[in-house]
Amino acid sequence: EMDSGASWRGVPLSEMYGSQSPWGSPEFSLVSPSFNHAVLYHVPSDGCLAGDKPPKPQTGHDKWDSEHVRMPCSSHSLYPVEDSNGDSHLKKRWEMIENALSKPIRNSQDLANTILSYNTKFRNTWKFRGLHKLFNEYLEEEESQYFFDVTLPEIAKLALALPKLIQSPIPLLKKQKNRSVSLSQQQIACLLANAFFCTFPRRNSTKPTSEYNSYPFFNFNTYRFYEATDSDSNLEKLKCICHYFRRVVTKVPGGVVSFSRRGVPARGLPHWPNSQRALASLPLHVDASRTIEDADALIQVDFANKYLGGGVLGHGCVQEEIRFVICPELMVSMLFTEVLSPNEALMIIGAERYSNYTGYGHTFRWAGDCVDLTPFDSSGRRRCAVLAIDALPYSSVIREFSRDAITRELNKAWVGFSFDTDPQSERPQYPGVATGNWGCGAFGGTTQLKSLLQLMACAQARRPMAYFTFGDNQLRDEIVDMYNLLARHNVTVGQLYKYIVKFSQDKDVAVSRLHPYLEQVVKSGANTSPPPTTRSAA
Ligand code: AR6
Repeated sequence: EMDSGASWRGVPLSEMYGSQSPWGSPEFSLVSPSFNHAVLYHVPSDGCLAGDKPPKPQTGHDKWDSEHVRMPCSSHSLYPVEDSNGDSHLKKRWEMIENALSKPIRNSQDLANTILSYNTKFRNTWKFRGLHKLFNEYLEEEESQYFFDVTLPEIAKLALALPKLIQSPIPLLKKQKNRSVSLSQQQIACLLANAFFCTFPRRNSTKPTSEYNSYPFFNFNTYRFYEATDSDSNLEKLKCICHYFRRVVTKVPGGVVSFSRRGVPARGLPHWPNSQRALASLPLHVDASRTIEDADALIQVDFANKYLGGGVLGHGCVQEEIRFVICPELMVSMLFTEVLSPNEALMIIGAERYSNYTGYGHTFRWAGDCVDLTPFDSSGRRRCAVLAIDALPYSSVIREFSRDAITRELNKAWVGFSFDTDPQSERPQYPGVATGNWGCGAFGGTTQLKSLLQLMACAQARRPMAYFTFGDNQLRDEIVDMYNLLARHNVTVGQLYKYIVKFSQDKDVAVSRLHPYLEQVVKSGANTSPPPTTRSAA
């Protein structure tokens, strides 16, 4: 089965789907409105959508309260304005926005003035240096011209269509509540157009006392997205966003996207030391050259920040930020998802990819249009599942290898991986998980540990794992060797948990390596009985 010239080891990717074709794997639970699933568009009586034309907005009434997104077009949204006598009085902010966005915006200075006209508090702080650089220096003159002549007026129209496109309230996905929100791609485009123009009320403050302080930033400039000039990667991120708008104003996408928050209370979490599940009871695929976002039909892990999106609207340009700018619909999660707790994850099903890219970090570049051919499920969502789980940032390996930290990461991964699995079933659950060096880049974690923890969480959730080592052939081979060793000795999740904890107690983790230690412990261990249910990877 294995071609030694291929970049992958283990079993073929098709075994991750449970069938030969990626699209033969089972669908996730369909979208169905309920008390814990807000569906912002009209679902036809048979529950099915084809994704070929935008569904109609669901009707409803604005809710201006702490349970829902405060909308820019709400009649309750007021803003202080000074009259010619210097007296301040409150004006309807949406009227100010409508007024500003209805005027021609010919260049980046006009755009800056437009945004400031209803965000007057930021007159002295928002300089829009990045935006000016992008349109006046970085892009070709024709590209800039095209943007202001053709695309921008359409983005403004899209933003102003908000009261028409979103009529029912958007619930906030708050901590420790398992709730979902589904929106059409058209509605998402409209919300992103509003974020582009920074129209969301109460979302510009960066003070710890602000109402939305436990939410990510969403107005594009709150975290200085329009200010940065020091790194080209930031301008390239803006290019991705502009490209997205060019696409959606040219042809409105017809699908829908759902966002599901999943938390599991402490009593529902696995008791790791006792887990009897064989580690190698599910197939493993390890690839050094492909990337997570190209693993069609699998659950694609987003190496998230607990504030979703991380630095996407700031300086960051690693896995999560890149994913969010090539698939900007993911960004709308930042509007309503409260900071993730250790026992929580967010699953996003249906987002489309709009851009290609090259490079990574400071070498990141937009590389043109991407035509996403992913088919739709019966609910009208693209069959693309992105799972946001946030590792912990580590400044010391001693912390990372502590029992608490190991348990925390296992729980976090398992909560995500077990999304939509059948708790009664002992059978493998499809599709598998596509992941990689989670927590091992910006967050400074150790790949030998994190890959094993994710393997344990996958085994516990009964999902196969596809692991992408991001160019690291040595790590690929180490992971496969370790998997085969664990399979040969029929090591359980619980045993491995204890071995890892023991490693952190017995060894100086700053200098010792985990794999050689495990190899020695497993080989000298008592579990040499032939494994009845395990399979070898290579
Ligand atoms: N496919 C597979 N592997 C990848 C990919 C990809 N597309 N991109 C990167 N890697 P990192 P973290 C590998 O640093 O450490 C963000 O700001 C590559 O080896 O993005 O969990 C978030 O918002 C890389 O070094 O994840 C958080 O704040 C490694 O995965 C923070 O970073 C880790 O990628 C999370 O940091």
